[in-house]
Amino acid sequence: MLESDPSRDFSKHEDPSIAVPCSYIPLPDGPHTRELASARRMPPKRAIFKVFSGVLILALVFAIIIGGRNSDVHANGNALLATSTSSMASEPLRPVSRGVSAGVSEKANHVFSGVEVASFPWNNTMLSWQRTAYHFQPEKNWMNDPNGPMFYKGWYHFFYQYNPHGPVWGDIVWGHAASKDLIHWLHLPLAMVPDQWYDLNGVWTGSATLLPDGRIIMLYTGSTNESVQVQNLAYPANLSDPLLVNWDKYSGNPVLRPPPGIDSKDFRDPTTAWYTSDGKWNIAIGSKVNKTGITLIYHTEDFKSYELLDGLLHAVPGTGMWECVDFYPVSKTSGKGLDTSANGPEVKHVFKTSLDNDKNDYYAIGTYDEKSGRWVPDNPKIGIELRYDYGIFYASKSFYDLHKGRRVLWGWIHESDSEIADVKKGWASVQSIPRTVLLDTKTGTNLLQWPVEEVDNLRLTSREFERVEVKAGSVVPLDIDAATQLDIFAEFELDKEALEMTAQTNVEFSCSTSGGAAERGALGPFGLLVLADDSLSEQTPVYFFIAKGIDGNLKTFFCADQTRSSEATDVNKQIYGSSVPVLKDEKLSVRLLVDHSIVEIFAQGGRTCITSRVYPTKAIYGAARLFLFNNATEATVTSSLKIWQMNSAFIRPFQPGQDA
Ligand code: DQQ
Repeated sequence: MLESDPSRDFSKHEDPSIAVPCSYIPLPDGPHTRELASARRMPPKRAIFKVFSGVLILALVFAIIIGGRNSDVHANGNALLATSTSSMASEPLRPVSRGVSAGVSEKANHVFSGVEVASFPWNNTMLSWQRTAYHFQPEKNWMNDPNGPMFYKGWYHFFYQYNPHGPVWGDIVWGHAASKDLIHWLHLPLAMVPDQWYDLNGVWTGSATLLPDGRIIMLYTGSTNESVQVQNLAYPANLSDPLLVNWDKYSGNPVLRPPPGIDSKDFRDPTTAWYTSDGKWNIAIGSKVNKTGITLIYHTEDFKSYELLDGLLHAVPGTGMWECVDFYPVSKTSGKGLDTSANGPEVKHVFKTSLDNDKNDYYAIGTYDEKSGRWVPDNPKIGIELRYDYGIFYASKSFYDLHKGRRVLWGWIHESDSEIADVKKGWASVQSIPRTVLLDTKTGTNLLQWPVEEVDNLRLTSREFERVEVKAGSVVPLDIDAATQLDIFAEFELDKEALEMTAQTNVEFSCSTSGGAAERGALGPFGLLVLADDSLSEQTPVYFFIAKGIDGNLKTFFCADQTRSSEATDVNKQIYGSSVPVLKDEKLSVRLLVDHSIVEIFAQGGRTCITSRVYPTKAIYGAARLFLFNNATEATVTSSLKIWQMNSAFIRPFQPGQDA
């Protein structure tokens, strides 16, 4: 029984997977006109090189076409993943598929699909700069999904999908770290490794449940020796150890196998359990039937034996496999987070799924009747609509932080450079800064996400800029020191006259299909250029864009444009973004956390978020700069900002016996 409207149309939403042309279109003349002009002049040697590379690319395309006729097509249909007969002077990118044959979503970075590109000659200086300073990362190797976050005896625990053997997906174990404040972390020994038939191919994603009697239940997916997905139970070996270093697997594992009608590779990622009125517990597990993403619900008393309940928590045709589903309550009235088992008239329930098809996290808000087991989305016409983040943010997991009475959300931020570069630097992926999640009680239709307050403790010196005027078509440098570890809060006001006088403009605008920050409208784009070099040859614009309908109604978009983020060719250069509600009398505002190769952006108090991975080659270390820009044709913008330099977090291995 499917509970959603099959006529739901995904194409109505911003689709960041739509590639946009990456041709360089300069920002308008401003204080940097001269630098821009000189940056665009091509030295003779470069011109010769360009002609030469043009011929080489033509030859390569020809070789690919000829070679493609004879070569084997890879399982995912991309002939370029098969061995190519072409040869290139520099190392070509040949992405390998990772994960799919093991029965999980693609984990390789397919920066380019359909085009083979030479890898950029990254040097150690550039690659070292990319490592983040205050985001959670293991010391080396590959990391993906957040697992089993919780607060226990004074410590936040964070587990994560980890490959101890290299910087690509595979051999997955549970990494483990603990923290007093969600910012500074101690790396602990691996919590669980594949050592049983039921998880021999990987200890995959799972969730923690804290029982009222103080016990901890950890449920996780095991990929068995035959690559069947099963659910397993584990618990701490010693509950009096606040660091929970040792974990035991239940001798009766697996506790759940794929039920009839469910493919053995489509059954994974159990949620945190919620308490039910009959004194038992429910958990949810993601799956699919044909192309319909579904969520199964299991009922249990002891977490060892389970009953599959009738009906599905949610299902949406055409969305494919649902990974890492999450289901939790949010308050309609208070600014506090809620325990996963909370319910009542003042409560809404959020359902989130990670779509294997497009690697994005989607959520919907609805009402959950625990007795009937039915969750009904507020807008029943839309099965799953909103994105947590319009950039990179996947396989997220929330937990109730009983220490501070808040719901905290973690998300996996993968790389968007090439796997060759990841191998060179020896690591891949970071975790988002943990975010508090609340219902936006002003709109009632979306969540608000905001960096946990503890991140503010990393703030060092600050600079304030009051009412800086940025005229239409100009760029204004912001005089701060290094611009690679920053916390920025900025507000923007658009010239009222231009706002009123402007006739209909850009009604068809969409971030991902637009020309990015170079596309000019009467009322935008305007915002910040982060990780830019002095000449603006590298820059990542983060901006608002206002469209005006014939009825005079305004629609505000918030976008991030990676088109010119790097001179390297082998990195992702999409334009991210969506529309965002702006209520009457609200100012346009944005907070950015810049931390080397990651920029996390929260607009309108966290109504919309964009996380971007950026890999500049020149705008690094002391050469990274910050600018205001306004590329509108008519409106002047006034901006006030506060910018903090950010300290680095202590993220280090725990030495037994050391004072934590
Ligand atoms: N990652 C895990 C799976 C999950 C996927 C494997 C999502 O359990 O479905 O590493 O990224």
